[in-house]
Amino acid sequence: MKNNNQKKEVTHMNQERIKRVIVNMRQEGLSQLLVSSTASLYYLTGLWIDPHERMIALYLEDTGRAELFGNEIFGIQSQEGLPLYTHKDGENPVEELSGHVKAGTLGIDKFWSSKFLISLMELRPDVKPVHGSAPVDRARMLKDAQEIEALRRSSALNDQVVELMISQVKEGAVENQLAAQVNRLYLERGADCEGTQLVCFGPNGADPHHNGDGTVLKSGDSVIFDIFIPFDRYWCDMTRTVFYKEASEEQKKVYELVKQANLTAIERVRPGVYLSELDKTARDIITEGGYGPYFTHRLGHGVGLECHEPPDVGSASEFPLEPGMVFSIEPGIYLPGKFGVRIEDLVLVTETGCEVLNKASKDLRIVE
Ligand SMILES: [Mn+2]
Repeated sequence: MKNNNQKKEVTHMNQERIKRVIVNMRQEGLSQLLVSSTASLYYLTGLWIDPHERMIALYLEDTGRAELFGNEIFGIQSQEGLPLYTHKDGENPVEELSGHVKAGTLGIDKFWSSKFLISLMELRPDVKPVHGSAPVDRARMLKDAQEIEALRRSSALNDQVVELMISQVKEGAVENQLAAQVNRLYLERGADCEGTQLVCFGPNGADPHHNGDGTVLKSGDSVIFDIFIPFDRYWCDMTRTVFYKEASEEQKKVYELVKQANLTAIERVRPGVYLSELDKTARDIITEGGYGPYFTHRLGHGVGLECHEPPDVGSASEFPLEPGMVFSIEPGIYLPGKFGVRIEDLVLVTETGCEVLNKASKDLRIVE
């Protein structure tokens, strides 16, 4: 994936978000935290840094003290209220940082490399590292006004692209050529990068993650477009399924069942309902329709600065919806050797229910 890191962005500490993270830290019993994920660091500081194998870490104390540690090659400009400590290639990247953390429990987010973590543990045996993703993840789950605007805009652009793509379902269409076209349409609209786009014809659609290949469209194929990309860092992610020239009785039945599961789960969305209930609502409909074993994945996932982020919308997700959450509702039925159907929308939880960010039609469509 080609990422546009040259984009000029305002970088500053977002004090509102920091405050929310600190509240969450206290609830988790954490007085200090290391944040290293690219998206989480951006969320808090406005700095987008892909460190690859090098080290970056934001140290945050529940007093509000924040310090940033990173390789000088990142070219980070220092910010007000955020002292910067750099290291060079060839130096131990953890050494400076290890002198700043306090003894005792230290929360560390989930993807900080074990080479840094183990080095820190060797340098500071008095520090007890624990899983520390929750305070930032829980803040990021509840989108603020600026993020909601970005997500609405991103999904509105996705609605345009999916309609243009459905108009390309015609004689001679090839999966990977359509996938390339999705990327072109995204870039024309200002997408941050290109991505892997899922375009699946007929039996290929029975694999939920089939990646467009040289398959040529045939009459009677189901056509799945599961397309996603970030615009100004915020992702869209939508799936529509249409049929080419004709649809069998089974295809129509399966389509209507998936659509019913999608619509009924969306109707259930409001604050206080458990995420697991949404999954169950959709799954019960598909099971009652006789296709339970063919709905093989969770109902959905959170979306924001990452295409897949908390919350998980699945059977084990025992926590309640809150206004500001944005996630996908994407039931599907996958019949090996035959076809697949998936219908996916992003929804925003509001005070009274939800706003569906995708507006593209979900009517059964048989296109020529
Ligand atoms: Mn999705």
